[in-house]
Amino acid sequence: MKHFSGFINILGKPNVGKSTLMNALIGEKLSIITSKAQTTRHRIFGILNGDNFQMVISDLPGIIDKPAYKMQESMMDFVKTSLEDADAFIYMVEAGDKVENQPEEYQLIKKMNIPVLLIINKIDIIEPSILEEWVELYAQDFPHASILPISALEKANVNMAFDWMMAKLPEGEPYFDKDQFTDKPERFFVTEIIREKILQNYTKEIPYSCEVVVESFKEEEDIIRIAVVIYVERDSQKPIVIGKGGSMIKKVGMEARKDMEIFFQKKIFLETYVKVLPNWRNNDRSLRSFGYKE
Ligand SMILES: Nc1nc2c(ncn2[C@@H]2O[C@H](COP(=O)(O)OP(=O)(O)OP(=O)(O)O)[C@@H](O)[C@H]2O)c(=O)[nH]1
Ligand SMILES: [Mg+2]
Repeated sequence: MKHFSGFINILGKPNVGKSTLMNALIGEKLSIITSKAQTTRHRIFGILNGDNFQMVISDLPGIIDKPAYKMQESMMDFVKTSLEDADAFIYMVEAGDKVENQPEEYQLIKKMNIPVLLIINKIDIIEPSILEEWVELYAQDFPHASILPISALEKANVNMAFDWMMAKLPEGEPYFDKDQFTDKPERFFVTEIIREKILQNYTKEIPYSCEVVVESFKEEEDIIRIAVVIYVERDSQKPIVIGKGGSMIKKVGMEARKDMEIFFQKKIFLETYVKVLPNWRNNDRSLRSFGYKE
C-alpha cells in the first residue's frame, strides 16, 4: 500500500480564522481561539492520521508587518520557517480583506512553486453577491491558487478544504508516530487554555503582557494537580490580573479548569500564581525559556 505524508501550513493575517479551521479539521480543540488578534503565538502541529496517510497541519501566528517587540519577531520566525517546509499552503483571508493589504508572505508564496489553497473565510457573515466579487478579485490576483470560500466556524466547505489537502500529500513515510495528534506536550495545552481565558477576561495590553508557565503537573489516578505561574511585565499589572480580592484570577482559573477537564478527560486541581518578570517580551533569555526561541 502506498503511504502519503506531508506538511500543510496555514498562513494569513491575525484573526482571519486559521486556528478555527485547524480545530475543525482535527476535530479537537487543539488551538485556542479568541476574537482578539495575535491569539496564536507558536507553530502548532495538528496531525491527522489514516492507514495510508499522515497530514501534518501547522497552525501559525497571524502575520504582522512590523513586529513591535522581540516576542513578535519570534512569532514571525515561526512563519518564516513554515515557508520553507510546506508541501502545500493554505492562505486564509476574511471576506472583505483586500488583496493590497496582504503581507509580504502572500507575495512570496505567489512566486513559489508549491500548491496554494486560498481560503476566503467567514462566508456566514457575508452577502453572496459580495462574496462573488471577492472570489473574482483573488482569482485575478493569484491565478494559480485554488480558491475556496468557507465558514470555519460553521464548518461549511471544510470537507472540501480537506479533500484538496489530501490530494496534495506527497508519497512518503510518516513524520510522527501514527497515534500522535500534535507535536506539543500536555503542559503546552495547559498554558494555552489559561492564555485563552486571559485573552477573554482582560482588556488592552494585559493579555499581550502575560505568559503562562506550568510549575508542576502531577497526574494521579483520578485527578491531575497543576500549578501555573502567570508572568506579567510590570508591577502595576499584577493587581489587575489578580482583581479585587482575587476575583479575576479566580474566574480565569475556574474557566480554565473546566476546559482542561474536557481536554484531559480527567478532574483537574489548578493553582494559579501571578509574578512579575520585567519586560520579558523583549528579553532573549525569557523568550528562550518560554519556548519562543531555540
Ligand atoms: N463569523 C465567523 N467567525 C469566524 C469564523 N472563523 C473564525 N471566526 C472568528 O474569528 C475570530 C478569530 O478566530 P481565530 O481562529 O482565533 O483566528 P486566527 O487566524 O487563528 O487568529 P490569530 O491566532 O490571532 O492569528 C474568532 O472570534 C472566531 O470565532 C467564521 O467562519 N465565521
Ligand atoms: Mg490562531
